[in-house]
Amino acid sequence: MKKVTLRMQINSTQNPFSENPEINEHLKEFVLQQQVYRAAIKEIKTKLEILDEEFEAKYDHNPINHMEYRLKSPKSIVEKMEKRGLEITVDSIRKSLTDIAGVRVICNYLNDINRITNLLLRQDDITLIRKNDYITCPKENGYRSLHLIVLVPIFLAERTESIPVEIQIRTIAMDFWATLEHQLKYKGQHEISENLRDRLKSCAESITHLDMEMQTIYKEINLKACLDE
Ligand code: 0O2
Repeated sequence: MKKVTLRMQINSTQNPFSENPEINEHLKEFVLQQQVYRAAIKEIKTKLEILDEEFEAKYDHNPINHMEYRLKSPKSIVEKMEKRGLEITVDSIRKSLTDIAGVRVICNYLNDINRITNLLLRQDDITLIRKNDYITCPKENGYRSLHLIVLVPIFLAERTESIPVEIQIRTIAMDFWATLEHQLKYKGQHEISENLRDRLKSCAESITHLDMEMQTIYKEINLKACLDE
């Protein structure tokens, strides 16, 4: 997920998205309707900030290290729709894609991931529609992260819309691996060799141990601080 500013997305309405004029018209119309997705990102971001601040006030600990967010670019939308063999119309994009609005939450420690997930999903206006736990079951290449697709209501002047948001929740260490792996995958013109795949997977395993050890150290330091008080 690239860090794309919302302003860049708005400005892209002036540029052609596709070689096909018909697709281009649909995409232009879709971009004009993207306001609800921007609003959904804001809602989720604010909810998470509030939870993080409350946790800090109560327990002197911030579960969230930082957040990133992005709207899927028209180019990525076209690629995904074409890959799935779907027609590219505003309706079909809105019905088929659940990752147009994306929020990435980078947590400090492993336990923070479940903490933040449970607190968010407990909220009455949030509906979970999919959960992919690549932490309990990492992907074959070693990728680890918790993915949620949630629906959040957006209250507009004349109607309320339920908008899907993809939330990826991971530790700093998982994010480090995923970011570099993503860059490496797209850097080379050729398929990554088996040897490199194995080495990347081994890095992912080292990172898993690192996360567990950091969590243990954090717990031990906290326990000692409690006993010293
Ligand atoms: P972008 O630009 O990163 O958003 P979906 O089509 O999304 O409904 P999918 O592809 O099975 O179904 O979803 P999944 O597996 O939950 O993955 C969605 C996103 O997770 C990807 O978005 C990546 O951001 C991230 N991701 C998944 N697998 C990997 C991986 O092996 N390595 C890295 N670095 N990231 C991964 P997109 O669609 O690729 O684009």
